[in-house]
Amino acid sequence: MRAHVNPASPFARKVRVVVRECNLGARVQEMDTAVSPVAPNRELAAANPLVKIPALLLDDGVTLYDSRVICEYLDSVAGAGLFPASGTARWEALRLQALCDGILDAAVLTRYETAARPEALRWSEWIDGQRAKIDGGLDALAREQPGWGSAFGIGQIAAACVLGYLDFRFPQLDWRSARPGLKTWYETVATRPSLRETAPPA
Ligand SMILES: N[C@@H](CCC(=O)N[C@@H](CS)C(=O)NCC(=O)O)C(=O)O
Repeated sequence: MRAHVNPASPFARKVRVVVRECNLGARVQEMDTAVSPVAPNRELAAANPLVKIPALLLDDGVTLYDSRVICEYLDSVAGAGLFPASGTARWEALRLQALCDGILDAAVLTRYETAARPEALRWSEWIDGQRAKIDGGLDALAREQPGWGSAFGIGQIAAACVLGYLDFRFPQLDWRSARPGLKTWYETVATRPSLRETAPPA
């Protein structure tokens, strides 16, 4: 299998963490793939019509996207149990993943708005709206984190990717001060090899 990823993408990081948590490193080749919403990557477009990473090319020619589908596929291949099979635990894990992906959507869109869009075209109310989603999402994570115990499934993987991305692209956001429990949780999980090996570039 070959995966379109890059070290800066938090959605690709979810997949890269799952590869490692599932011990699938020998079976998934990671291909560093540049993306830009205004300069579509043609090779990637052939694999994913949305021209986004991550995308996973299977050996039989099928391509999977997005990160949610790829992560669950890899978990099913490995039988690692990162996605609960059924019942309340499954819906809770999928909802937590959706919450984290929503925070990431807001953060990645803000990054494009502030780093890629010409200054004269920026819309500060829109940026404020995305910031409110990030803050609300982080508050929800802080409320829920005490219930996670030592679990490290897809929801917690996504949460770690959120916090790592905020540190990487928005260090001024200071998500820790008002959320000490989340801070302590992140300090602990960040020592896992899967997270250390996939940390965004300094
Ligand atoms: N819902 C998607 C989001 C993927 C995504 O937004 N990826 C970004 C990089 S972090 C991307 O490829 N952006 C390129 C673009 O928007 O054209 C997933 O979970 O994989």
